[in-house]
Amino acid sequence: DGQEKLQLKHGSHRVGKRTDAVMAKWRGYGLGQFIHWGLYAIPGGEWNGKQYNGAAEWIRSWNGIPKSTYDSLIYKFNPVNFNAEEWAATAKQMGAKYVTITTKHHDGFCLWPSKYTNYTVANSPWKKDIMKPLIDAYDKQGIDVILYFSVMDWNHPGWRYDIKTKEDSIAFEGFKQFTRNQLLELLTLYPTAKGLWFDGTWDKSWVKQAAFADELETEMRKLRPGLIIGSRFRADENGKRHFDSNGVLMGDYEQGWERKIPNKIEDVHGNDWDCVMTVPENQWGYNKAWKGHIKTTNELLEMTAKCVSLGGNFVLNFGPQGDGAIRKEEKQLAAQIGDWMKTNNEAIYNCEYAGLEKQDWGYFTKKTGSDKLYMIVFNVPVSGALKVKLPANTSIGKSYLLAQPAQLLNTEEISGTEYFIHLKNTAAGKPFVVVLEPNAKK
Ligand code: JFZ
Repeated sequence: DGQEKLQLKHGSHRVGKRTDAVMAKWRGYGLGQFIHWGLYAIPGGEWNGKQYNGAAEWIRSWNGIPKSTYDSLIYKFNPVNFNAEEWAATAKQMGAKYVTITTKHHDGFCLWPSKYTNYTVANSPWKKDIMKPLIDAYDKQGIDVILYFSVMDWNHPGWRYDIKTKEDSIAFEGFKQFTRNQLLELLTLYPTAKGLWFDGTWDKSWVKQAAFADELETEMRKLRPGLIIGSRFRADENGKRHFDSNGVLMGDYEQGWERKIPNKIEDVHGNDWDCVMTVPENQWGYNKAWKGHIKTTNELLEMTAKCVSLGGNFVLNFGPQGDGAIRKEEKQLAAQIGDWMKTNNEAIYNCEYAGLEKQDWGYFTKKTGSDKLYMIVFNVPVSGALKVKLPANTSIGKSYLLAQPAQLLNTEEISGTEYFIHLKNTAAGKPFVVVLEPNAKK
């Protein structure tokens, strides 16, 4: 492109998408589940009868709370209603193909019995590992597990937001070793996990660790070939995050799509990506009060379709309660999404960007490795006619509803490349899928 490239020591190590089978499988997931669970689920957004206005999992950062009081929530961690099989069954029912689970969020509490800190499940009344039964249960359901890990750790004495003094520097060196130990420990204890989802990597202290983080990433990849790591782990030597100083993505997929979705294919720059989404506006951990707009099943299905139509995965967050149970609202969403997925998952799994002009009725997806097209319809025009614009060398072979494959729909040529597909019934109460099998034009 005529732009001179900087020589970077700790920039991206690859241009373009990964081409291996592990990543191809990730690309085909379509729908995933996120789990935010930790000590913050116990207060659930409320402290001494007062509501915290931020995200429930951030409540420790609230000025109204003594940090040591928050940290002693460890003595209340006893999730008697925790049932790993039930969590995995809920994800399976929804149609999720992968799950990202918080092994450790910003508060530093570990859901696994780490050797490197006392602040873990092992020292709670529960005593037992949470990650092992969860990973086993999801593995059994055929749902791939990704480990969420916050580098920022509010509990560890060596963590610093910035390094200003000699003491800070010494403390943070210890913290870096601790981080490395924990990551290698996780990868060794849970060898079936497919990847790491990093968070809490924005502070000045960590952004300055380009060489350390780069070496650690290499070490983890060597330990676990095929490991999937997102773009939110490390910065390059100029402190650039996600994309290096040459604008090249660092890591295997873009992690910047947090509660937002790209609008057009140009926005994703040819990279793999996933979008992580909360059900309320911005609550990841369990919040009793669940205030404001709560997304509906139809909205979440539309987000799923939109993500897949632009080559990404959609990952819906669940925040289980302090006692380990999944709240009924989330269970209901999972069941309703799953109902839709049962009939229509062919348009979501192993699908990609179709390369067609977006139309007002909804989203196109294309089956990877085939030319079968899917039209995921959310807005039925009053005319009942869905417009499709195909490349000049193709025409519509046949089209039918995914739910009724034996009944072909009438199609009409408008111009050389534009067609109408005529629906027989315009009274859809739910999104639906039209399959479109194109023909090569002679
Ligand atoms: C982080 C966490 O702070 C939050 O608690 C939750 O775990 C979420 C998934 O990740 O929050 C972020 C991280 C990145 C952005 C915004 C919020 N971002 O890149 O815009």
